[in-house]
Amino acid sequence: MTLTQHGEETETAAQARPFTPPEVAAIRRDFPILQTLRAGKPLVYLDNAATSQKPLAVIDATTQYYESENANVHRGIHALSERATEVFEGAREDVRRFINAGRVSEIVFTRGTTESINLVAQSYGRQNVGPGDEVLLTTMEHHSNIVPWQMLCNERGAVLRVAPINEAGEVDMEAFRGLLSEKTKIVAVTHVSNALGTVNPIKEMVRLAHGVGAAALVDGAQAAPHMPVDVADLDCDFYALSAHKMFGPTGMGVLYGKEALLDAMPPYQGGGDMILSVTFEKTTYNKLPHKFEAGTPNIAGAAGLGAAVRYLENLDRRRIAAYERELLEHGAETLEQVPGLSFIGTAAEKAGVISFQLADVHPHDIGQLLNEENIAVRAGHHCAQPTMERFGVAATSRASFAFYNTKEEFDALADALGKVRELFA
Ligand code: 7TS
Repeated sequence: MTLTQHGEETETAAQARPFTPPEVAAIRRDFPILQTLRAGKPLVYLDNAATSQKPLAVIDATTQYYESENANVHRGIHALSERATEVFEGAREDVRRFINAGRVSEIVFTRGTTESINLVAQSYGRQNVGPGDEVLLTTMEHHSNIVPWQMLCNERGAVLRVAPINEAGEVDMEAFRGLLSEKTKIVAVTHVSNALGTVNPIKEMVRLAHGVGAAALVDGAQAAPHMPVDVADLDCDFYALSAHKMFGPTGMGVLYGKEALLDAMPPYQGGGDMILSVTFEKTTYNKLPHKFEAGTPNIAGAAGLGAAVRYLENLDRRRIAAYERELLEHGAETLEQVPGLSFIGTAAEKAGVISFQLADVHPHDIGQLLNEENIAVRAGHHCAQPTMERFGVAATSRASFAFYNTKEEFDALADALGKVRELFA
């Protein structure tokens, strides 16, 4: 673990070597979709914040599960069920190690970040937030980290508070501090913004939340693919992530929670696997983490997530962060040369995302024209409408990258944007 919560480097991270071009070329060969052409043009995939591509290791782990390991988990005594359970629980240990959690009982499998946050809002939130209490967010949250809290506050008569962000897209920390009080029960903040790329000073924000006795949830959907994550160091109470954004399968996610908190929380959903015994009079619940995993889980998803985690560990996340820092610098320098282009989100600490506007060309037109060059970017509000509102825009174009992207792809993007600009001038 070598990046601090603010993306600042400790000595080791500063020394982590970025990938060399031959190394990136080798990495790209792990991703079958990156070898595809459309109308003779190579795929330039710059929509990684929406979902990342999958390496063969992940595809193979999923296939292998269905081909030779498929059975339900935690139920049968037959060999296949035991094997499926090993795969499923092995992935839990992979995730525990990946985020440096203390125990596997603290790793709850969900459908994704969205479900992880809803679980905390509906379970911890309903239990701990009452009339007049407050939940504190920031302006830059994804709708997944807004709407569940809004639903909770509406139901409980609580108040949603929002820490503003500055022109660069950084949280105004003085305002954040000022909004914390003994009324604050939950602070829910994104680690990395999907719309702006801002890396938040999460460790400090968690510390401040704890200072007023609030629980701290971190939305890690956009951090896990880009940098080492250490929940012990962050000391957060909850950490949410999605497998599909970190090179694993869709429909699979994680909620990390501190054991004492998870233990005291009521179940989120009822059903099979989350119980110890059921009568019509009374049900007793299973131990952690199974108490929060009602029904047959996404076993193939867990197999794929475990493979994704091992793939990332093998690449070395410090080197991923070092290489992506180079990519971000090169991308920003190159795109800046495009006449009429302006950035939305210029935080000092950024990861993975370059959001921009091109004169008054609509982002959807930009996206469509880039698509003709087989360049995939996202155009829209990125499920972060309050962030768009903060910058007075309805939408941006967003190039979001991963460790398999190259400087040449940013050059191709800049060239194509130059042509778009000429077309509309
Ligand atoms: N939180 C953040 C910061 C996100 O970027 C996203 C998805 C989510 C939560 C929700 O994750 P899910 O896997 O549960 O859907 N972000 C995006 C995006 O930027 N473009 O498409 C989805």
